Amino acid sequence: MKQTWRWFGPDHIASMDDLVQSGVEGVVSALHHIPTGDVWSGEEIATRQQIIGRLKNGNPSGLRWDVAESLPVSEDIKKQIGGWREHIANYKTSMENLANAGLEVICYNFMPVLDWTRTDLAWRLPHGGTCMRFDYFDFAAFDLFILKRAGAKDDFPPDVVEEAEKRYRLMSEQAKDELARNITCGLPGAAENFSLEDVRMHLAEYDGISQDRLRANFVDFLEQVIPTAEKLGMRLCCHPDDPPFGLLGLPRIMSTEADYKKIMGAVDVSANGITLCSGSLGARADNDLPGMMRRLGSRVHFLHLRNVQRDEAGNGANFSGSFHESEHLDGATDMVALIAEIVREEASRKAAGRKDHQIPMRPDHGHDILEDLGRTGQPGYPIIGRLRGLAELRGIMQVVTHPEFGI
Ligand code: DNO
Repeated sequence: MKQTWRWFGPDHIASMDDLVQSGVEGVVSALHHIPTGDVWSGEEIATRQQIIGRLKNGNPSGLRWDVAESLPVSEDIKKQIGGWREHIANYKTSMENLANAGLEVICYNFMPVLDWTRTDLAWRLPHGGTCMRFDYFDFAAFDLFILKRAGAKDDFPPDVVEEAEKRYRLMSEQAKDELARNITCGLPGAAENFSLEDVRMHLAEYDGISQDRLRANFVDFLEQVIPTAEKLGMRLCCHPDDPPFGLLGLPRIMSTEADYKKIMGAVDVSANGITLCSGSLGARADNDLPGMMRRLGSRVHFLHLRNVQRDEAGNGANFSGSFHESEHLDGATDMVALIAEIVREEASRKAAGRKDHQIPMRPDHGHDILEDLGRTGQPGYPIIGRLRGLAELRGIMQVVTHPEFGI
């Protein structure tokens, strides 16, 4: 695996000097300042590469930009409205510009409206640090009583509606605002200017777009961009839905192994690959991460390694919907088994002479601990918590690949 680090750009809380000290081998970044749908120009890409390539004192950092995460897919493309054709043409131009700059891997997602969703961005853990949490009852309270979405009541079992109402009644006005702000953090451009009206407007645009329709639109997009990727020697990899189940009545089509198989089979070439995010997929008990790596591994072009702890479901049900982000080695996914599968996949690629036998991975999320607490950065991307996660994952990698004791 190539150990990489997600870096949000020059305003990010960590510098290249910090990254070098953490021991990472590559950088994952994106041109977040360019509006979705516009072209990433060769100049903008080169500027980002230069920044990544230098330490504060001007010496080379030894790091390069390995993965574009995300080259975002516009809402117009997902819905096939407005400027979607032009956005696809621009997407291909951005791919060409990235390829000319030496990048080969592009991560993106096809989630309508919300990229990722949590109800709490700083949930207090027993050790005093914090993590992100998704609480199904709080989410239902937002959907039913704050957003007041038409038809929301039909999407939750009666006991969830009842508990959500109880919680809503006990919430202060401040708690209601904070819940709404947390949930809409994953809305494009809405982190600062969010309004409930914006959310309703975004949701209304998906009225009449079923799962099948969204999947068909996704396949149309892939049929356009994957031949370009093949021509350029690039690998595209779709990130799963996070969380991997339906929210706010929106269609979701990348939540399970079966979903992935449909999309991979629709355009059945290696360039049409996946980002295996163990944290997103791990929020569902029926996603078997080591098994998915074993079965889909040849098309995994990027790895997000993190873990979640799912709440116990009451009343014998197998779905509670609630989870929090756990330590990297402690949670629903057996990280040792997953890493062993990744190492096997890399070995078989190497034996087959595949140039992409070293899969880029990044330690994803982690707990806010020590100096992370109180620092304002990107939610879910603490420096020390991620560094701790990387160190732990690196330990597993060492053992699994050890010539005497490894697999
Ligand atoms: C969350 C991230 C996602 C991911 C996008 C990829 O922390 O993993 O926001 O970057 O879904 O398009």
